[in-house]
Amino acid sequence: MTSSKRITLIGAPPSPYTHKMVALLRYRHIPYNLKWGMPDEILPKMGIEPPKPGLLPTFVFESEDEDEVCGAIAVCDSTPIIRRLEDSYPERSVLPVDPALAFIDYLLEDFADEWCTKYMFHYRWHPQADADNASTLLPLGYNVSLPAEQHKHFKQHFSARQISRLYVVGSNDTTAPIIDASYRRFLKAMEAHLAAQPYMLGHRPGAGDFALYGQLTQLVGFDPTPRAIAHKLSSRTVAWVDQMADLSGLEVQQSQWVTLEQQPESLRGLLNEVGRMYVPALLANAQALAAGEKSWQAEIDGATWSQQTFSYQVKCLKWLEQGYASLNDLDRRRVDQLLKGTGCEVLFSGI
Ligand SMILES: N[C@@H](CCC(=O)N[C@@H](CS)C(=O)NCC(=O)O)C(=O)O
Repeated sequence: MTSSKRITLIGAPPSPYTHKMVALLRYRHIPYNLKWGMPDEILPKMGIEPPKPGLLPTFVFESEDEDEVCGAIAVCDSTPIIRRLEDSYPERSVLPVDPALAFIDYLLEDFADEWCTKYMFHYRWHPQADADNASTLLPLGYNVSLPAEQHKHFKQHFSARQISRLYVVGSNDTTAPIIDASYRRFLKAMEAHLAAQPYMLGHRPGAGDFALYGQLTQLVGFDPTPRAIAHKLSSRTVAWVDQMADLSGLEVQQSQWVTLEQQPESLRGLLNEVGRMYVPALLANAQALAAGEKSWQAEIDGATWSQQTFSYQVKCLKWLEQGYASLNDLDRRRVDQLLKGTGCEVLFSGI
């Protein structure tokens, strides 16, 4: 792929991962065409087979497979896509060069994509006012000119479908207060951290910043309940979300990463939340899959969490373990030093 080619992606305004990637493309000065809509509708018109599952955003890349009919392939999953873009476009990288720092960035990215998205989905569909807001706006995000009758139909369709899927992320009456408490602690940790530096790992953004930003576009900008909480608890996060949207003008140098040893104590505030909530969920989920159980329950933050088993999050755990295992002894010790006492260290105790 040459860097002059435009990349096409298909996404939607209420999709956090779409914002994660659009902001990243802007920051990285990677030319793109963004189509608002559904991959299943748009890709066949381009003669391209939609990926399964067809998640948002979907990216269209030139195929390396010569047999591919039109030389293009559609792929999902923002995390590997970010790495693929790094290979094609080396400038303005979002991955720290220091492997230990890059590992922490990856941990934050994974936490944002897999845990913070629970805040997003929970607030969007659990409180009545938010579900009403989302089901009204979602269909218009695909087509602002949707005729009124169809809008009414889609509004009902979206809310029934999404509310029925709340159990997938573990949102229910028992877990609602735990999710809410986690979101509030997360915002306070962000407030403290942004008081120390503008991005999670220094003075330039990493993949983890874009992942957090993606979820926060929705929590701060789309859904009324989490927006009110964010305004109350963390003005810096609200301002950060506005800035992250377009970092095309940020000038970057290697020196803008703050070294692992010089990170402010506030970084551990965020890692504490990762260790307190996401880590026990990852481990319980992996145990359930290994035991062939379709759902699992675990004690998380003093309450019983129950949700269906997710094979994707078992992969997330495996990738984290592999990332840690690939560090050399010195870098592992540096990571251990930072993670000590956060609850994250138990992920790697067997390695
Ligand atoms: N891990 C994926 C997650 C993408 C994802 O879950 N996208 C959601 C929307 S934000 C989706 O397309 N869901 C399809 C559906 O709900 O049917 C990534 O990082 O891109």
